[in-house]
Amino acid sequence: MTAQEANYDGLVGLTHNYGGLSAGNLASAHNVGQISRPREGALQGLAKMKRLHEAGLIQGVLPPHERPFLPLLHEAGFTGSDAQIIEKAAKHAPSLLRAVSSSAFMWAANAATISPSSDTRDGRLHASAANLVTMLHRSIEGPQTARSLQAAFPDKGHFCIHAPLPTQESFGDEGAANHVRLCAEHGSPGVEIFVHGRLAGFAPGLKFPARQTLQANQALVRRHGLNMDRVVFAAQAQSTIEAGAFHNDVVCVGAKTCLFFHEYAFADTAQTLEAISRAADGLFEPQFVQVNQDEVPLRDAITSYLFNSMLVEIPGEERLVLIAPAECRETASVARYCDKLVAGNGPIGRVEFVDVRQSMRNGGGPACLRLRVVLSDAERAAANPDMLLSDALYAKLTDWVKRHYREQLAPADLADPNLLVEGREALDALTAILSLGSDFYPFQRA
Ligand code: SUG
Repeated sequence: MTAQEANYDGLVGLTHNYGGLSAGNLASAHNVGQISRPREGALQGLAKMKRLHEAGLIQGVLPPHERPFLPLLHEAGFTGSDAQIIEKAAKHAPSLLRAVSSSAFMWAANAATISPSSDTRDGRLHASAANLVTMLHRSIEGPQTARSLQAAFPDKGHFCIHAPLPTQESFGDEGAANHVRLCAEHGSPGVEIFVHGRLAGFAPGLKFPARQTLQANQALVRRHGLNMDRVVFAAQAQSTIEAGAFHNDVVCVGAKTCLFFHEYAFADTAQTLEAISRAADGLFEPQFVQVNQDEVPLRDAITSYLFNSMLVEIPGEERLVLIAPAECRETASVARYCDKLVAGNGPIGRVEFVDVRQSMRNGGGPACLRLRVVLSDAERAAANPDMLLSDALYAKLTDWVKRHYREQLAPADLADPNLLVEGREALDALTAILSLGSDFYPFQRA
């Protein structure tokens, strides 16, 4: 079966800001309180989407969520008009206001875990929206993400969209950020690697929280109907989480037969690689590209986000291309490593740098901004065409961003009730552009 890998990117939201909300995410902690540039951030994201679209890849768009998210402020006991609620929250619960104003949904790698139809028992593509329970500001994303996925993949004959796992810490699930799929060809059966940072209920008193549980991964494998012989469960190294790798995709990325990872990514590297080789037996020969600590220290990997690159197959190019953050060029050890990587004859033939600095300052590189969805020809035909990037949609979206997004956002601006009004106007217009109907957002249904 022929199939292609599509990238669905989250559009950066109108309230993109540096709230310092994610303990363990060093960029988020370092940039707290800085002035953000939502318009620039959205245009950077769109430019990356355009680049991949022009390279011949299928590029999808996932709409921003409604922010500030008033339903949570209602549940937290705030009453009055919308403007009064914002005002009271700003005064009495500023950290709650920051949480409900976050644009974190833009990191679509955390939106869901996707198993392509060639891996599943019922031959449908399975997607589980992530519950993101570990962080308050992210725990409100799941239901709206499931709605976006339903809109993108409406045909139940081809697609099965699951609700998030139960919203309890035992099932901590951060979506595809801890999931890697290797394969010979996208449309052939693959090996799905599920990485966890902790076990349910296991609280070892570490400095930073591990977000993904083994139990969540096991539940995803059951729901998606995967062949256990082709599944690998792997543990992240705790010391690497403590160094700032809050998701496995900060230290590892894989595509086709290639796994590109840092020496310190996994708790037990030898065992993990052996398990992957065993699961791939008869399907393909995995190519492991391990980056050692003496070439790229973990600290540099985390600040540059080398592994949060997209690893893609570009039509007409024989080897894989690494779409890396511009910061990789500016980190000496990483820049040196990239030169060496492409000079060799391994599976990665080229590195291309993209500027997603607005996202990077909150800990999201090029790979965080996208959700990978392998689509067979029939599935692609069944996917919602209005959520797939074309030159015309790109032009409409850039124009929409320029009309609606603020240039800058300072922390105090979150208390401005106009931000809510502007956001609703913008999202109303967006639902028309993406043909999402007029009841897509909670505020449209109120
Ligand atoms: O969950 N940052 C996100 C970054 C997610 C990156 N995703 C992947 N690695 N796949 C997070 O930590 C920061 C928000 C703030 O501080 O304002 C934030 O949520």
